[in-house]
Amino acid sequence: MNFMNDTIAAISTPTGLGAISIVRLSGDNAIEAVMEHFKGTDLNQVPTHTINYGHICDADEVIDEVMVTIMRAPKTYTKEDIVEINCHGGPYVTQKVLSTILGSKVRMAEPGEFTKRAFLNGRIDLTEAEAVMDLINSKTTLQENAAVEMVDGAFSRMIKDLREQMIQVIANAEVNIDYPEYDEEELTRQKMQKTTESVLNQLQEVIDYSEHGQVLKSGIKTAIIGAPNVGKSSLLNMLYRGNRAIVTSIPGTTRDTLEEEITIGQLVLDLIDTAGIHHTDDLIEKLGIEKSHQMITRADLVLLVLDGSRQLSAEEVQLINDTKDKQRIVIINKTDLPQKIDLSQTNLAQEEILKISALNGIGFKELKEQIESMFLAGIENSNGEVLLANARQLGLLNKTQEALQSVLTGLADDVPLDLVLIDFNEAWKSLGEIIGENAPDELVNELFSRFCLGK
Ligand SMILES: Nc1nc2c(ncn2[C@@H]2O[C@H](COP(=O)(O)OP(=O)(O)OP(=O)(O)O)[C@@H](O)[C@H]2O)c(=O)[nH]1
Ligand SMILES: [Mg+2]
Repeated sequence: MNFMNDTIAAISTPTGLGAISIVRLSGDNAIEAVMEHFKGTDLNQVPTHTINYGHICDADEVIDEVMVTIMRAPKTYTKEDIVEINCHGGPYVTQKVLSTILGSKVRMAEPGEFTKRAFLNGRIDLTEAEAVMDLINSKTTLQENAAVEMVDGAFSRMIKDLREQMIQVIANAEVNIDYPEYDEEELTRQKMQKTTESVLNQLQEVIDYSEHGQVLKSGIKTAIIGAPNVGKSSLLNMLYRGNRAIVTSIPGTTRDTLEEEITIGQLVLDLIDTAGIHHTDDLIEKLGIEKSHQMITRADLVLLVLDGSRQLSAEEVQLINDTKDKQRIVIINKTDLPQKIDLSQTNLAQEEILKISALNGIGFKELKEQIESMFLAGIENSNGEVLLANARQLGLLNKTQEALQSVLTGLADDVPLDLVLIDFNEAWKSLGEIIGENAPDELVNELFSRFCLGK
């Protein structure tokens, strides 16, 4: 493959003004190519992993005063020679340094190409590469921790460990098939069953908390629902910690849904304020209310707001009933006012109800804790690690599970060992695909193209 030979370069820091920005090169010609435009120490002679002062010049023109890091293969991010030129910030100067370096020996990198090389050169596997991308995109410490554990290879270690257990069974089974005269097949079948069951259990654990965890990655879709004027928009503003939604004493203030992403503690909430639900003939309000109903269906979490200072309406009783199968928190707002609400006509349990005053910010902490206990429970595995498989990995985990289920059925039905082994091998292969064994080119290309430039 010729990609090994060419040298790539890109600006690896975000565009815009900054104290420094970095032009990164990777490949056989990296040092030589920089040297052609560098005035200072002879970079060919300096020891590896050193930083060197000098100037980048285009012919006689000095472009920037720089610090150049030299990292020789193989102990680098890509396992190739890497040079990082620390420039003096400023998009113009950095761009000029890059365009000076680009030429016959160096080409512009594609998005994600540095990480792709790290993968192709065997320094990281696919799960670790994907985790690098998650790490870049993480918004909370929880997401960051999960990504770090993946980058660190906790997930691939688990997969490799499962495959290790399986390969021993495969070896045993193959011996039995080739040398039936030794008659140890029954032993192998037992071992296969035991291993299959144990692998299935461990996979189920990962699948469970990954599915739970998808919400953490994409944000919890949280709909604030209730009758008009109960304080839904005030609650959004309280959680947003600012004046985001219009609040007035006129019922029907919010007519359209309004979305705002917020982080509370470890969680990202995709918060949606909705139009107050009640009976109306106003066409615009009706459309808004229609959307409110859709939000109840689509939300991961419903915050159902009631007004403590007045009696429940028939529509509110209906809403309490309609949302009972959702993940929800029933909130009584306006607890600063004299309380008139009577919940005896509903079958709400007392412990389901949270009392707040959106106007005064009372109950914020309790609400946060309740949401956290709903979504953070069970997110760590038995080793205290947060391992969140992404959609691609989950698909393969499910495929592995199916194959292993057939193994169990085959063993129970006394299907000949060589046939059961086909499913067992299939499972072993799917697990390998998770860490990128025999990954098809299209998959690799597609995956890395989602990275940002310079990574
Ligand atoms: N006393 C008191 N008033 C509140 C509280 N929360 C909201 N209000 C008031 O209740 C009125 C309605 O608040 P909004 O937040 O606009 O209510 P809403 O549910 O968004 O109303 P619509 O958008 O019309 O459906 C405003 O006058 C708020 O100031 C509270 O905790 N205590
Ligand atoms: Mg409103």
